[in-house]
Amino acid sequence: MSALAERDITIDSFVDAGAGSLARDVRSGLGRPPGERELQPKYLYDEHGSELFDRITRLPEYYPTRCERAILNRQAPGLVETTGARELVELGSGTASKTRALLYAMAGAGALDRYVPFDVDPSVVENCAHELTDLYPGLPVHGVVGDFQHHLGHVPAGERRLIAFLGSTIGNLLPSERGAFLAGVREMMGPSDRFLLGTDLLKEVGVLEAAYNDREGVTAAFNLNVLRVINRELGADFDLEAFEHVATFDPGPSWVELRLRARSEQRVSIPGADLELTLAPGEEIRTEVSTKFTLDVLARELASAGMELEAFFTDPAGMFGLSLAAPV
Ligand code: AVJ
Repeated sequence: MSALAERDITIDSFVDAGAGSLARDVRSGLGRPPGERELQPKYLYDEHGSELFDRITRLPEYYPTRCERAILNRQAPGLVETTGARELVELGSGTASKTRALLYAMAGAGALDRYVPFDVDPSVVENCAHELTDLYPGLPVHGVVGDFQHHLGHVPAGERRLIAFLGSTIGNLLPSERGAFLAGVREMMGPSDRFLLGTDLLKEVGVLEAAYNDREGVTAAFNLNVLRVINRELGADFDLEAFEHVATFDPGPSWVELRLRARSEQRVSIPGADLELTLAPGEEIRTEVSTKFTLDVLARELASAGMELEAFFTDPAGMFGLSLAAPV
């Protein structure tokens, strides 16, 4: 029997490939009046964008990934013990590099019954499934290809699950979307499940803004890449050189906002979205928000969704937070 035949991998897909939703989202986001134009952050992550994000996580200025990994490495064994988790559901699994600590602790405790990677990118889910079954032969993997804002209902039923949403990806959502997402998580939880949420924390503006304005310009390239995606997928003619990367902290909504600013007047045609766009010099397109949380806000938002904060872990400097929540 080949090694492959021994793998216990199931993958369910709920997102249709193709540019249909991109075209719709670009049309509705860029078709707005000046000052309100935006693109959704999920479109930053094509193959090149994911590579650039990977480089971001290793930049000296970008502390979140390192801090979260340090917390996980330290807390994983205790988390597995106190939650009694037997299954790991990872929402937005990405390359699953930080979850390794959780899986390792679960396997070490003889408590790893199943791994459920959930991501919008099918190749990510497939790679995760193969890497993890290489590491843990015989581990059942049930991957779900879906959008965590729409398809949480398709996560396979289970018990004693640790449902992890790491990397502060929740910070990309607008407040109303955040409420809906947390309610969706709560809805999929049974009494024995726990929710593990990674969030970047509010801190000095200088540190926050430096993390999104790195000296090497990797974040700028990452931000500009969304225009390359639209050029490729929708036949648009954005001139990447004509846009400047902007990232500033806004204390009102407590988020760092990524924008692309036109250096001069731009006339762009986006045939795939049936859109002709004129941008005035200095006009900006919002491409991402990255919310920075406090313990109070987290406890309140989890409570509104019907969850109770059971534990809150940070790194020694208090840069990043890991919340453990139970359904009430
Ligand atoms: C993956 C959404 C958590 O907001 O810090 C990093 C994305 N954007 N640098 C973040 C990102 C620019 C990142 N998240």
